[in-house]
Amino acid sequence: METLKTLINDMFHKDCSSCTNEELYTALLTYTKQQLEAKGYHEGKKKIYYISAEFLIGKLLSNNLINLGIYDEVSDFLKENGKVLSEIEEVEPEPSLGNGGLGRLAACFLDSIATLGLPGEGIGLNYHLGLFKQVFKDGLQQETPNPWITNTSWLTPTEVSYMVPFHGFSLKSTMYNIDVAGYDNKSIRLRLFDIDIADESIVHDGIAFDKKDILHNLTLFLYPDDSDDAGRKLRIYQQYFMVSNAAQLILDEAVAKGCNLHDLADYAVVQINDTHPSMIIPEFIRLLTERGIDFDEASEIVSHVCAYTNHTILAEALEKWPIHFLEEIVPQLVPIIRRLDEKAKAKYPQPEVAIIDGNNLVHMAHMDIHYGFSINGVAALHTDILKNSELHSFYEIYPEKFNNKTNGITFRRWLMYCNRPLTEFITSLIGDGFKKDANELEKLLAFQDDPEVLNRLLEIKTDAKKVCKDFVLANTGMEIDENSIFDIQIKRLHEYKRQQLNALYIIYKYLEIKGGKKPSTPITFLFGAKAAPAYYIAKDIIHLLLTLQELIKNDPDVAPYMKLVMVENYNVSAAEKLIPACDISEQISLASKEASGTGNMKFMLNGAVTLGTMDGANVEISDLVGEENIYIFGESSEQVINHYAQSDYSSRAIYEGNADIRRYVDFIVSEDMLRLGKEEHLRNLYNELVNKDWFMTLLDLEDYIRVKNQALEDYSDREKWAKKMLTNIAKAGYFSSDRTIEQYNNDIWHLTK
Ligand code: 26Q
Repeated sequence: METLKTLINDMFHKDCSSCTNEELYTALLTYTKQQLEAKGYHEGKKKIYYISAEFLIGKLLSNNLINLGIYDEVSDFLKENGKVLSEIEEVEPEPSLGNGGLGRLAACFLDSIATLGLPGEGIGLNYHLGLFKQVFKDGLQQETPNPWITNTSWLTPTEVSYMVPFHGFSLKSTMYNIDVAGYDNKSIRLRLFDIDIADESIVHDGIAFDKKDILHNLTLFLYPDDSDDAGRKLRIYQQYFMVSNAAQLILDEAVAKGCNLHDLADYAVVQINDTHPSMIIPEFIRLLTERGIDFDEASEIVSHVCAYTNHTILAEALEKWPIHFLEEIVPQLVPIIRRLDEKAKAKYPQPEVAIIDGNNLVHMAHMDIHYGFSINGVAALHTDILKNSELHSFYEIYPEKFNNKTNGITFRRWLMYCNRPLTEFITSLIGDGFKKDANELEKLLAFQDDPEVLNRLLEIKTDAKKVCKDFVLANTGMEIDENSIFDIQIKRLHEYKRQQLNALYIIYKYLEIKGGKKPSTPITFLFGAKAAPAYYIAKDIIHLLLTLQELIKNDPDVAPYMKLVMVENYNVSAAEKLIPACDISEQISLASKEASGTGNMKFMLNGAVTLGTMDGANVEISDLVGEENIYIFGESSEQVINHYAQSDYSSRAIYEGNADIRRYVDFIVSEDMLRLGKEEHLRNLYNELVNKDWFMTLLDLEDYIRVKNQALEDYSDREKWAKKMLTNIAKAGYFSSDRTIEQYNNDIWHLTK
């Protein structure tokens, strides 16, 4: 720690003990950046470029210290000087460069690519304000800007700069690097491109700004509101800016290593993270043809470089751009896309595989599948649905391109950092081999009948609940009880994820307690979720939760037995506090709709038991832990897909045919609720549930109540529950992102370490 000591002295001309936490954060940041650079990066002839519009990296200080292997040393040094690392960490602003799962997955992948020693980098955009900060006011979500770039930050500017041509003007870029440490290995670079003239002062009234002022707004926000055409066009500007920079960088790096461009696939593999970076395909072709390669060969080269990952089957998230938008913004790509479309149509005339459809919409995913060499889903069930229904016609044409890569999470952040007591306990039982080989967690199964081990697991959980309790108090001002059951649903607010189903259970429970039936153990229902600014039903659901929170809090008959807490501004840092404290992990999406989920894996790893549908990676979790150790309810994906095909689902029929369900749904617009909440929002949601319910909430409500009641009852047998916890932890090894990345490398990237 001598170098850190000297650094602090050089920077502030005083001892560590006299520094403020802000000063120490700056010093630690500088110190860590130096250590990361000194580690160097994995080099090799061929490199993976993981291109993504989102990298939800979260705070980096502690994670980097852990991966560098100096967390304890630094923490002890600070302690000797009367300082607390976790308090210094509070100073670090959280970069929110992602919406949710897809962005967090990209961040976990950076960790694993570096840890496995693969040559690679991430490429994305340097959003100045990231995803909005969520504030609750009068029971509603408000959005405010979320700046994270301070004078000293993880960003390091570079000399790399390109010109990106748009219709009528060009924009100059600057590339920034963020180094991320691999665990006990070298670092990886995240390359974030920015314009030099982005202007935060054009933001007003929350997160409003002139969407047409591209010169000043291009990199201001992650995914600006795309509810109108100006927002949608800004997305195209952002996406093209990202991929044009990426393509120029990749070609430059390859040429610098001796590539003659004909052999680009020997130097670069590009993983396209959902369709947001898909314009890289025509952009590569444009740049290659500019450099003298003919069109057909250029498209052939690209077809050996690009691979596409699909993260969703929700129709509204599959990007389709009107060709006239592209003509208006990036006209240079349009003849290329038309030619790619004609080539594809000449071979495969079926309308459902067209790149440009009859309405002149460009289907980005279709371009990826025709001109990429691999397409993967993110969980076994999801990939099966892609093959058998969603993308079936493509699967018939290109069966060899389809493959599954079940998602994973980095255990460094989601166990070793966020749950140190559990990590230490596991280490004391089975050694620390699991930190590099996650499958070793299975050794824990040897302790499933050891009462001491099971007791200690329960103790660790209660301690984590205490930590979470302090977080909740600071975040919401609400007191929760660490001896209650922590039932947690944290994820983006979306109808298909069915937070409203959970809310209906809470209404059921509330009425049951009002009726005199008290639960044996009190329950705390915790939620965290942001809704897209223009997604009105999602915001109505937040309003329902906040109104229920008030109702329950103020009802002396009920408050001692249950609480509902909606955490404000749910983000990675909040997840790190909530996940270790969870008993019951809510994974209740409508079967077939959640591609994978990754929160489900984080909870499992931290000893929570899943309550979920047979959807996404829940299916694989269930296979691994066995039915004793998971709570499954609801209709299967097959049944759900059938309902859509037959159009035979009617929420009104369920509502009218089932008096209990009717009672819970009616409660949303009861006098009790209208007194506390806003009629417009509650009624809107009520109408939606009764008349439409596109994501079939009422379909599974009865079964959900039954199975959730069983889980809550089982919780009382503490030893039996602890065994379920242990099994979940022991079987979580499969969900390490190290395994996922090994599979990407073995099947798609083929890089040498
Ligand atoms: C597309 C067009 C227009 C506007 C927005 C979008 C858009 C933005 C973000 C579409 C999708 C996203 C993000 C999707 C996402 O996070 N998907 C999640 O990916 C995880 C990692 O694979 C999975 O675990 C989740 O199941 C999946 O929902």
